[in-house]
Amino acid sequence: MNTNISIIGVPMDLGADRRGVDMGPSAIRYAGVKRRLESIGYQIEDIGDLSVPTPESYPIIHDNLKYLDEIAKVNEKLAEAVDREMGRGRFPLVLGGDHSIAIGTIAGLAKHKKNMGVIWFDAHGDINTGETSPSGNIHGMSLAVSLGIGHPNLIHIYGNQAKIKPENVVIIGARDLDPGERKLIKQLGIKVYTMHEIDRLGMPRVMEEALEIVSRGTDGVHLSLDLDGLDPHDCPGVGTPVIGGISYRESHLAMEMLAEADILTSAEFVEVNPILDVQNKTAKVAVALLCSAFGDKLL
Ligand code: 6HN
Ligand code: MN
Ligand code: MN
Ligand code: MN
Repeated sequence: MNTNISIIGVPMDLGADRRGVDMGPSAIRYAGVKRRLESIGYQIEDIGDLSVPTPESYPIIHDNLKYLDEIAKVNEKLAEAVDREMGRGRFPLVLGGDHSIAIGTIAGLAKHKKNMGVIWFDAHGDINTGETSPSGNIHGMSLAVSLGIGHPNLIHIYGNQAKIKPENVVIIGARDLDPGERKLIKQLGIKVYTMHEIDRLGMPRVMEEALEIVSRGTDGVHLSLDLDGLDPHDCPGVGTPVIGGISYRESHLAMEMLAEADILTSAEFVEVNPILDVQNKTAKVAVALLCSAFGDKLL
């Protein structure tokens, strides 16, 4: 594992309906991300937060793609930052912010990784388009955009069209997929481990299979972890909670297996919403999972 990590904060809340997720990077820092990673041997450089416009200052122009232009601009800047940190030989660790920031993270990574594996840990598929989305919120579209499907202003961010391939993507923890998302997932043949598979096969088997898929013939693996993938009991501070999620223990096991495989080249932790949280619990879980993903073990 690359021991030089660059933290990039993205206080983005334009892609989600519930305000407060813009405070996510701050809450994760407060939960001790830098100190904890340093204590297990990493060298951390926190490059600070990108600037994100306030929703009150901009009108919603497209109801089916809310804050399209503003989100595109921030993601362009994020892609640049990720590209730069990768170019410096560092591991980009992006803190959100709503999940629309995956568009910029992945676009930046794609400059360095032409055949990247992606683990999308989430209650949702985030594979809507402006046409299929029930909300018009772009955080529910970021996986589709990264696959080259969606509004031209989004898919052309920092390079042309598809940044990743469907056969290199696995979704883990899904339990709330919209009709259009189900259709697209089937059409593209994306491997999804819903809660049904996690219950049935158990997390060890799910992770063994998932790790095999994302590492087969790929040149790196990105972890896009939406805290709402976990059960709301463990992570109440998220904007779109769905009951019946991945447990705290199961998620730790998943991160530990990922660390053992030693394939991770970048990560983002998103959707932490301190306003909805209970004593910063969700940010603390984010930091704990992060440490597991970076190889922290008790013995
Ligand atoms: N997230 N599928 C719903 C939508 O509005 O498209 C929810 C999306 C949630 C997105 O949690 O990152
Ligand atoms: Mn804001
Ligand atoms: Mn998500
Ligand atoms: Mn989600």
